[in-house]
Amino acid sequence: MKDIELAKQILNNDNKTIVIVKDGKVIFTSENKGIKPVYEAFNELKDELKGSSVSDKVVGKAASMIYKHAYIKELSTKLISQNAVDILKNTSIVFEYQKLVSYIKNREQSGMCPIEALSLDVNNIDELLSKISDFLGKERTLVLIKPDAIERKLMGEIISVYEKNFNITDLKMIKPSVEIAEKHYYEHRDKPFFNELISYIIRGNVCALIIEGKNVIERVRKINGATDPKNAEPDSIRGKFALSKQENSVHGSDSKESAEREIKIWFG
Ligand code: RTP
Ligand code: MG
Repeated sequence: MKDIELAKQILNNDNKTIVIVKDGKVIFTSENKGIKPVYEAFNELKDELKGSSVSDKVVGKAASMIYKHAYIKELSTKLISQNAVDILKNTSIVFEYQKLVSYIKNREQSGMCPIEALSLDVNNIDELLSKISDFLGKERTLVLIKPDAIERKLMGEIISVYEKNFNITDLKMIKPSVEIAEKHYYEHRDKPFFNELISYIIRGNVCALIIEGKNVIERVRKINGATDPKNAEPDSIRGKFALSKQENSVHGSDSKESAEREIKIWFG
């Protein structure tokens, strides 16, 4: 039996998420759904993995294997087409994978792996590369429309400012728990205004949005305006609508790391 067939058979019969076979011998299996432990195990098995065949239920793992161990001979994954697998196998995209590895490693936490989505409907390497480049050039940010704005029925007007300038990719209305509010504003836990800030954020509904675009983090913060409306540009959202330094109508993430952390908090 070919290595790849044996790997597929074991993957199907046992409760595994990844099986690697070389010269008729099983050299690695995992039941773990997360990418990180597998990725770390592969670092230790580097030499052994060369020339092996892999059957995989999670293409995020496949992507990390290809990134780190481009000499894996055959690859079969359960979630994407053979065409996409063939594209993923091409080592010329290793460089792009390096940039994507943090997303792949965080797959479990963030609940998504861009490789999965990007590789599903491509027909060749060039298309995949251009999609990956678009993805890497894009940023995501988390916006909150805070209770003071919702209470004054300004939600629609504020959303339309973002909608005109960016792509809104997700949106939800939520009355935050203390836990969510404290997680979100964790960096301010030692500030004198922390307790007041939490009471304000949980006092009513908040509208959470994920917004995408080039340099969206910086651009959203500019459109939001300075924290204190006294210092905000008059045509910024805070300049127009904020009531005070605390009740300042909107929030926008301040970095890529904050954006990913906050998106996880509000959208799971
Ligand atoms: P945000 O995080 O909400 O986008 O606002 P920001 O970056 O402009 O300001 P930041 O310093 O992160 O403060 C977070 C939120 O805490 C409230 N705040 N109150 N009473 C005060 O002195 C004070 N300072 C900040 C505001 O609601 C601010 O947006
Ligand atoms: Mg902030």
